[in-house]
Amino acid sequence: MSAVLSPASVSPSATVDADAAPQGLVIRPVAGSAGPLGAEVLGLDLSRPLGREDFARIHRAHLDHHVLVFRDQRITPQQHVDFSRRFGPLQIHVLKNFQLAGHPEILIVSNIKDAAGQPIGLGDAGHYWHSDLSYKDKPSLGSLLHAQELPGEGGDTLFADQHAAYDALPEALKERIAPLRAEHSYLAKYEELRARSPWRPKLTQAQIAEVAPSIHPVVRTHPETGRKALFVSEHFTTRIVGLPEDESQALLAELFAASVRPEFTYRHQWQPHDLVFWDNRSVTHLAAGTPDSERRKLYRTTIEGDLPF
Ligand SMILES: O=C(O)CCC(=O)C(=O)O
Ligand SMILES: [Fe+2]
Repeated sequence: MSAVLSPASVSPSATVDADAAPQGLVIRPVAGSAGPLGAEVLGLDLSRPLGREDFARIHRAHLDHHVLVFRDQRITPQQHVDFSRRFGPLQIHVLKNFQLAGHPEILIVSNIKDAAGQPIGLGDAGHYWHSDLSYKDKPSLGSLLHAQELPGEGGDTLFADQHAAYDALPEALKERIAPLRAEHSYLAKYEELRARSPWRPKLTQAQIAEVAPSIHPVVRTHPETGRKALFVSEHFTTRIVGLPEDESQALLAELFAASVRPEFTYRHQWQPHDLVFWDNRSVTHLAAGTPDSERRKLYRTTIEGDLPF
């Protein structure tokens, strides 16, 4: 498995079927989003071969809209993994007990418990605003979440445009944060989440070592578009390097508030078989929550990105 997952063995376009004819897909902005955030992809079947031309359009739309909603995808976990791998090597989540059997690249996000009362997936994923795996040296490029079972009510996912959030900051604040770096830690909220969700496992020393904190710029430059984005979040960002604790907390609180202004967010209401692909370099996201009485299950892949700069 490790050979398949190592970056050197994966070329983003390795599995593109160059000869496949264009499928006639349509890309249009989602309803209910101000600005460029969010586009629907219609008329595309990801269980069929995807040609270079369609792949290039999808790639471009992902950079322009940051969140793509592929409607009605009847794909297998393997097809989900294969499509995700076209964008880069996949990252394996530290909580191995929520991997889909036979597919370590897929994390089960679910509030469902099995017959023995054990959770089948990470039930409280996305409880706080975050960018996936921002605590890694190489945070995620993007994640793809595929709906398997949806609740009758609740279960929305919110996305916030971090380019728009950065652009709207007062100039003085932009100048102040330009040179700053911040620490991101998987452990920041872990015990708090464990207190609320006791099924969360106690991490082993090996798991703790796997999620050692990372330091990243507070403002990152998107490696493909060159655009600046705020790169801090309430879930994982713990402190601004080099600032006294009180100043660091005050500045982070100000940036967290600026990063999730409603006018920069898109609320995704899931439809059956949606596959949603967001850019973790451009957006933060939040699970709005599902009532305990409702069942919800999605499969997630996570693509490795670059060292932020
Ligand atoms: O369940 C959701 O709506 C999002 C959960 C989340 O943060 C993720 O899957 O990365
Ligand atoms: Fe997430």
